[in-house]
Amino acid sequence: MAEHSEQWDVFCRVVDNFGDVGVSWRLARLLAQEQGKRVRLWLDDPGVLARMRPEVDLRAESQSLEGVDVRRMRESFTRDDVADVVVETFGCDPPEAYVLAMAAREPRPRWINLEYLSAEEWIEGSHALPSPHPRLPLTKHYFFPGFTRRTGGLLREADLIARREAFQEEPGAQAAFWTSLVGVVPPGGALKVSLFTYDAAPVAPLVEACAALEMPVWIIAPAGFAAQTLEASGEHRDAERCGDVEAFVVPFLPQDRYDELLWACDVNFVRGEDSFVRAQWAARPFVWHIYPQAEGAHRVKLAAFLARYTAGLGSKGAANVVALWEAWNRGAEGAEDPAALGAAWERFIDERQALGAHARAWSETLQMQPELAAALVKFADNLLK
Ligand code: TRH
Repeated sequence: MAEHSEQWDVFCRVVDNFGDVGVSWRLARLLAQEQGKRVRLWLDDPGVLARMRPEVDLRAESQSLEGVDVRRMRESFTRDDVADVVVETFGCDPPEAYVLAMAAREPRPRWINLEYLSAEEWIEGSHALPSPHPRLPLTKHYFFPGFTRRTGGLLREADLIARREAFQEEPGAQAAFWTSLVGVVPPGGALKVSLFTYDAAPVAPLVEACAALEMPVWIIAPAGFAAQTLEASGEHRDAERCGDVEAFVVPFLPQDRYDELLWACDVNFVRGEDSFVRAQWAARPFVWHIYPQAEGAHRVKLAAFLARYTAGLGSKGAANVVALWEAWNRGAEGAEDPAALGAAWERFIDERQALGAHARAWSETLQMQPELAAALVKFADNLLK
């Protein structure tokens, strides 16, 4: 990395789960590998990154990973530590001492807050807005990911689509993937479903709904809530079979390998933010378990994305997607309705060819929009003008 290239600091504090780190790591890697920046990723809990990147050394205060300088968050900083550009993810607030050092640095660093992803309309009006610091001579800018040109776009590695296409067009690559993951390849015509959910997702009713389909079904759940439910209900591979359904509980996968699971499956159940976006790049039908928020604030977000995502679908297809997503999310909020979920799942699967074509078209539409890391660098450059 050229010594004179810009120094970027990316700060990430873990609220819960994996997404904060999943997104921050993906951004840091893109800034280093594709945007030529010197990048330090400051994490308050490197242990979460280690779940997605097993090679992370938990004892190290700092370590280099794919060109990123991964650092354990600390509290003491001087102005010489401050980067040219400071990215705070999800409003995580860099350490107080770092913010004071930013104010003392000449020239002042550019300070950008990477917000949570949402499909809501208001995002476009708030994207890139400045916010002067109440006390210090600093201005923070808000950068919103999104699904339209008037937002910051989505994270996407330059070779992602080409790698996905090669994998999805190569039966040998998929067979090798399955053999390495579960020791066997799926029977011909099997419907392959991946499960990554929050707590209380209606997994058992989904398994029953799969058993009602006249086809072999493979359910693959990386370690987590869905996996625990499958194991608890004994629908685990070597315990018993449920109709023509086989359920596989697999270890939590390295982040890039999780992409392959999404590419190899016919339908993906995902959650949060990063897996939600990766499911869209996988160009396969998917179901989103949105991160539940107080007062049901997440329902507005879910509806906003469904309106955008189903816009290109006929009314029947759109109704089927909405029905399944709502039955899945409502089920997790205690309003479990196995019959409604079963019926919605059956219709969704009947439509899967059309939904597959739609998923590809949606992925192509998103590819036409700005890639977030590139847009963020362009935005930071413009702040100098
Ligand atoms: O873990 P999440 O629920 O994260 C959430 C969301 O980000 C949410 O927006 C945020 O408010 C909340 O955290 C605090 O879901 P998400 O965003 O999909 O992140 C999961 C990460 O885990 C993603 O980077 C993919 C990765 N992953 C693996 O690396 N291996 C796996 O086996 C699986 C299932 C996921």
